[in-house]
Amino acid sequence: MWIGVVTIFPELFGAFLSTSLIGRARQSGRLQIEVRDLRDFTDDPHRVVDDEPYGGGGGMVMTAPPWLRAVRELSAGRSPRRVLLSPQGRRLDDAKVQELAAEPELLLLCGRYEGIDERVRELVVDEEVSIGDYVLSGGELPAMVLVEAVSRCVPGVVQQQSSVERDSFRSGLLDHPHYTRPAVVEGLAVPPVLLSGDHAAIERWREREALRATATKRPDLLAAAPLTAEQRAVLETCK
Ligand code: 4FV
Repeated sequence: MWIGVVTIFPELFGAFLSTSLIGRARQSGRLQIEVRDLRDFTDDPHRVVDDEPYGGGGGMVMTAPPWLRAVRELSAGRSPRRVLLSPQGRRLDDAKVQELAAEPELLLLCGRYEGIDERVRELVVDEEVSIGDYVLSGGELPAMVLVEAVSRCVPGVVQQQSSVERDSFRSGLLDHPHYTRPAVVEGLAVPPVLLSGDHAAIERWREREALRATATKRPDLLAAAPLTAEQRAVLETCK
């Protein structure tokens, strides 16, 4: 998978791109991530990328020409899905992550200031994605969130692919509780079933606890979750 990123702060991506899962995926060649500085696409001697808003009002707006040049030059010989990270976008969720992970190429546009000139959206943006209903200072962190989430769907990036399939939300449910050594923590013991070696019983316990966690922490998910009749029966006993 190829992912291009356009930003005025490429240095923000340094450690993120060379650490852990993403770092290994790039070394293995499963992921090519190209971060480019928007200022490299200005022909302004001072590499200016923002200007005052037409109609007045506070703040600055990112001017269109550098974005148009950047997106078109980075799309040469490619046809990436061009995604602008912005609060106006469709909310990023597991379904959107899987949809974007199915694309061979993504180009992520990271805005700053009050936003980007609207003509950029009209001319070179396929879709907008938001990571949540709050305003950040830039699209860089949302881009990193999207890259991390999508990368986990790329075959071979996560060693335990099964763990990705079992991830929260993939099943429509939250994850079950996890325990590890020591067996007792300040008087709190591990649920005995997890020490029983009875894998069928352990699987039943984990499904029940995933249903309980979802019912208590995210009841909104239950409505959309593809639950079996048996799971619905178990759910009744959890309430
Ligand atoms: C954002 C979000 C976000 C808005 C103005 C960058 C900022 C500034 N992006 N999900 N929430 N972007 O707040 O994606 O240009």
